[in-house]
Amino acid sequence: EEDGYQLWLRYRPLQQTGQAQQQAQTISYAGKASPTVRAAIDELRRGLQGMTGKAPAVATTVASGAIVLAKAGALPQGFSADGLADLGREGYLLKSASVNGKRVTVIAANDDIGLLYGAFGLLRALDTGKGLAALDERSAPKLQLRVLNHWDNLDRTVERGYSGQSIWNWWELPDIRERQYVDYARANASLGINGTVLNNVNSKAEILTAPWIAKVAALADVLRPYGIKVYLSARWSTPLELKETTTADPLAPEVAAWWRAKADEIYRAIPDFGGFLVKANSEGQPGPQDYHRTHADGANMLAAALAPHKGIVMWRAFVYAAEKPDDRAKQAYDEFKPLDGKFAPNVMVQVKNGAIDFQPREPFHPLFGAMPRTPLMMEFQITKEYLGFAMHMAYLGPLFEEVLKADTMQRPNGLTVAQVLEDTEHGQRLTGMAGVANIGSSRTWSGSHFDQANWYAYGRFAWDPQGDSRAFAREWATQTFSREPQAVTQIVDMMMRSREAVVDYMTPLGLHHLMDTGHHHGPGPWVDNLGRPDWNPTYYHKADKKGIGFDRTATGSNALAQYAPGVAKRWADPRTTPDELLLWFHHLPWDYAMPSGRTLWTELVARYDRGVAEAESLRARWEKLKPLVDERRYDEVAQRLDTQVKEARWWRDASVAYFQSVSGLPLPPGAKKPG
Ligand code: GCW
Repeated sequence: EEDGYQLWLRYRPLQQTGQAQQQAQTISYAGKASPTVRAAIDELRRGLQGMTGKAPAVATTVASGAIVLAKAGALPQGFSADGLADLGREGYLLKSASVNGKRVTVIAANDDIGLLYGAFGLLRALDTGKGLAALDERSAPKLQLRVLNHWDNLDRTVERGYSGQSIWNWWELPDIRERQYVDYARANASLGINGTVLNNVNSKAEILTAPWIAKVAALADVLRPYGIKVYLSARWSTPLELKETTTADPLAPEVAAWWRAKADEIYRAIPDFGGFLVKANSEGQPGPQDYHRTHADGANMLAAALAPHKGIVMWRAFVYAAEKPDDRAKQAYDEFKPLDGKFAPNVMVQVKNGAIDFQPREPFHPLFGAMPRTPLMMEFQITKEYLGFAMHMAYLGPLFEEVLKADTMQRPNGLTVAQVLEDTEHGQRLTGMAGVANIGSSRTWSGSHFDQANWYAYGRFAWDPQGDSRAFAREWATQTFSREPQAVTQIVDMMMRSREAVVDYMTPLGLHHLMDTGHHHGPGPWVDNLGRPDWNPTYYHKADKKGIGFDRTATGSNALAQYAPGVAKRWADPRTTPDELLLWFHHLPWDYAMPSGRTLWTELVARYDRGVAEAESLRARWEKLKPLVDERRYDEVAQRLDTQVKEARWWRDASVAYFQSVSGLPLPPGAKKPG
């Protein structure tokens, strides 16, 4: 039964099983197989068993029809692996070749982990219809750190998690190592994810105590063969809270000494521990500013403790505080831009996607391209806190792609966000991407079948930030749902339109943060009574009798000045601001004339209507797919699409009614009546 547990690693039978069997009779590896190489061989056997009906035997010699795993230096004689050295430790090459007159398929890499990634690459190629006969692929990750951030608490609740409890069964660790951890590792390795932060950024001091380090070490042991390092979120005030220091001032010698000793203790248990992720001085979390020190003072102190062990610090730039009355969208830039060049080399600044907060649409963060002397990491949110949880279909590939392709205009010839992350100008510096995980212990891992695609797309973009969201959707749908071209086309088309539908029925035309308080599910544009103004939706839309929108130009908060002049100039004028971002940057009268010829009010209502119509169309398209999808998954998705339609209407009706109550305007002719 298709319950979703297998993710995209289902390995269903191919049509031409005979041919594939011929080409995959044996798996050959000459050396002594490390745990990583064993994982590669096991995965190939599992995948080929599924797809061809026969698991190849394992051999140390090369026969015709072999899949040959080979590292540089031990390549089969006569096989030329041009450019292998350029692919680095994690890259791989897949090539069908003739070696001493024998037809073989070679997976070549510089290191064991490259062989594992290559094995997954070969299985993906086969699964998506490429065939082994003319295989010729090379691939290497463009970012060094490809990391998941779990917002998992130590009691197994998950902040903003919609997929059941945390998969980390802390109570039973370190003794019990569940099989699911291995499947987690396989799924991540299939995408090239090579790091995982196990606990919530709103972290607890206990995680750094000995019993918890032992639990973390057990997980590290399971994940290690799959090339995945573990990291922990560190609470700034840990030593103080554990009463082992008298302060948490980063410049106090006792504090630095405590962290050094703590790092030594962790590395004794986990020699390849990745390092710390830190949320400091944000949303009430403690941090170095409590001691009038900077983020750099804090990050560098931790970095010094980790450096002898080659660990790193990922310091989040997601900072804002109620005491700072300025536009929340400006605070990260204001605090971090002056620190450019002040961070130790093993520190990365992790910048959230969106200067507000993972909204269905935000302009790219102004820090990208603005801190050339600091390695910047992208933080995407895979879990859909603001996009209908796991109840709405919203494929995030296009959201990731839109941001990564955005031109920061920080160089005369352009500089996209993806290029900032890849940082090719500096070469040796750290590069990376983080994704807030949508993984839990639900049978589907991600709370719904289609939310698995967001994990998948995140991993693929972390490997290649210049990738293509439609291609990733095709790969995912083919491996997960069906190889039937008609089904794939339909499913991919649904996925590609789904995020824009959510934007339309929740926050069209650049509106943002209108979700109801606390849980962030469902509309709450009327909410204006929270203790903190920066949590009130009314603060973000500023609608009144005359107009709507947040003025971030020079006449308003001037957040625009944080962007490069080319961008700032384009977005300063509503006429040259794309519709999608209009009310993010401008406060405009209700009768403002839109490029469509409609007034702003009429356009706004039309967008809400369009969002609902798209949700309805997602459901109708799914109904047509019924004959092509297995019953269980058909039904589970159908229930969610019904809910999405209902909630899209709720969003539209509530939002339009509320804005009408403020503007006093009648429903435009042709607009859908509530109900
Ligand atoms: O998006 C907001 C969430 C918080 C989260 C915070 C953050 C982990 O509502 O739940 O806390 O961002 O990113 O730190």
